[in-house]
This record gives sequence, structure tokens and C-alpha cells, in this order.
Amino acid sequence: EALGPQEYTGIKLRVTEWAPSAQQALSNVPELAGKNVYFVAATLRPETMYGQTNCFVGTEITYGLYEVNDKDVFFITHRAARNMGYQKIFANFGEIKKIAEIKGDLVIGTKVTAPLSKYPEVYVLPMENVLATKGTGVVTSVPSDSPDDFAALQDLQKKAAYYKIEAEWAAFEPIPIINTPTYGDLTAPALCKLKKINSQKDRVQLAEAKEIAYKEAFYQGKMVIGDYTGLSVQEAKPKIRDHLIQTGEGFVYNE
Ligand code: A2H
Repeated sequence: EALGPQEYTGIKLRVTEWAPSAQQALSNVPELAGKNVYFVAATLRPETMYGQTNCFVGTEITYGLYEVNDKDVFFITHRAARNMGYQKIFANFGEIKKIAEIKGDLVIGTKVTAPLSKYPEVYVLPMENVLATKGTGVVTSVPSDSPDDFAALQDLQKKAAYYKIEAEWAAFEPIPIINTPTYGDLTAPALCKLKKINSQKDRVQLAEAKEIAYKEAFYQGKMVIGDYTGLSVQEAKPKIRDHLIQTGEGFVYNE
């Protein structure tokens, strides 16, 4: 855990089709008409966005829909909205306009766009370890490089009914995006196997795997996908972050 301020990249995943439960819950919110709604994920690894396979929320977390400007609405926690307010991310500085509130379980199965991903549209799925107190409460999932994401996605693939999802929502395989000398093109799956991680509940091994994956990619990783193929992760990271900011698909978010 970093102690000082953390610089995240906010990644905007636009809703293309609400799950029926969300559609119903939001049907009486006139402010949503004609607006683009974005699930905003906070990431420390913008260079991994090529490998997004889904988006994670916490089923017990209450989220808000906040008006950003006359066109855009963000789906994030209230805590994140307040922080973004201080950072001039909303058009009316200081004023946070919440137009609706909805619990995470109701948005499961919503379809969203995933900037830079080989899968242009992915699903919103449940993850047990999403913290309401970090980032935006929305996590974009990159199972190739995040052991947490890989373990959670595997749980969903193995036990769709238990997690109350359609199997096809989680049927997106990890995409090779970064090569590391020790673990190859799919670092997180390799580490999960090595550490015998069987589910997202294996918190101790997952913390170890996460640490190794992060260091390995940062110091030894090379991009094997996209415009910066062949570049080291250290070189590619700021370039890909800047690209996402330029296209309007991302922004800097501190906390
Ligand atoms: B990272 P730090 Cl490929 N709850 O993005 C749980 N996890 C959260 C979160 C929340 N509310 N908000 C963000 N995160 C995740 C990509 C990634 C991330 C990869 C590899 C490692 C990794 C794709 N998921 O993070 O505690 C987000 O996942 C490992 C550190 O602030 C975010 O970056 O250090 C990271 O945790 C922020 O964690």
C-alpha cells in the first residue's frame, strides 16, 4: 500500500446496454436521457488496458450516478465523486450532482466498452474483494497481468450459477499483452498456478503474487501488443496513459 498520494488513471467504460435489473431501477431517472454513462475504473497500470476482459464491482457497494457535464455521467462511489469534485473533474467545480443511487448487484450483466481492449465490449461482473474505500469502487479486469482479476474471473467461469451470472459474460479469455522473462506472456495466470491459487479467497497467496507480478512487469516487462509493442513497460506506461487521456477515454485521478 502506498502511503503518499496515489496517482491513478481513471478509465471510462461506457455503458452500451444496461442489465434489465439496472434498467428497471433507473427507469424513473429523467436526467439520464440522452447522456453517456461511464463506469470509471481507477488503475495504476494504464499500459494493461489492451487486456481488459470485464469490469468488476462490489455487489454490496452503493454507487452513485454523478453528472460530470451536460453529456456525461459517471458511475462511481460517493467518496470518489467527492475527491473528483476537489480535482475539477466535474464541470461545475465544487458541485457534485448525484442523479441516482444504485447497489452493485443490480448492475451485474451490464455491457460496457473497454478502451484499447481486443474485446471492444465486456460485462460488469461481481468481485468479492472490491473495496469501497479505494479508487472509484470500480475495477477494470486484466486477468493476464493481475492475479486478483484472474482468480476472480476463474471463480466466475467455474461457478457462474453461484455468482448469479450468465456463463457467457465471463467467457472472455486473458489476452497476452506483456512478456516477462520469468513468467511469459500471461504473468498472472502463471503466478496463480505456481502459488496454487484456487480462488479469490486465497488472499495471502494473492498478495504475494500481486507483488511479484507488479515488480516483474515494471522492471522486466515488454509490450507484446499495440502501438508500443517491443517497448518496456516503464517506457510504454506514460505513453499509453497520455494516449488514453488524449482520446478522452482516461484522465488523471489522485487520492
Ligand atoms: B489495477 P492500490 Cl493489470 N478495490 O489495475 C480493489 N482493488 C482496486 C480498487 C478497489 N476499490 N480500485 C482499484 N483496484 C485495483 C489493473 C491492474 C492493477 C493490473 C495489475 C495490478 C493492479 C487492472 N485491474 O493493481 O492499492 C486496480 O487494479 C495491483 C496494485 O491503490 C488498481 O490497479 O495500490 C489497483 O488495485 C490499485 O491498488
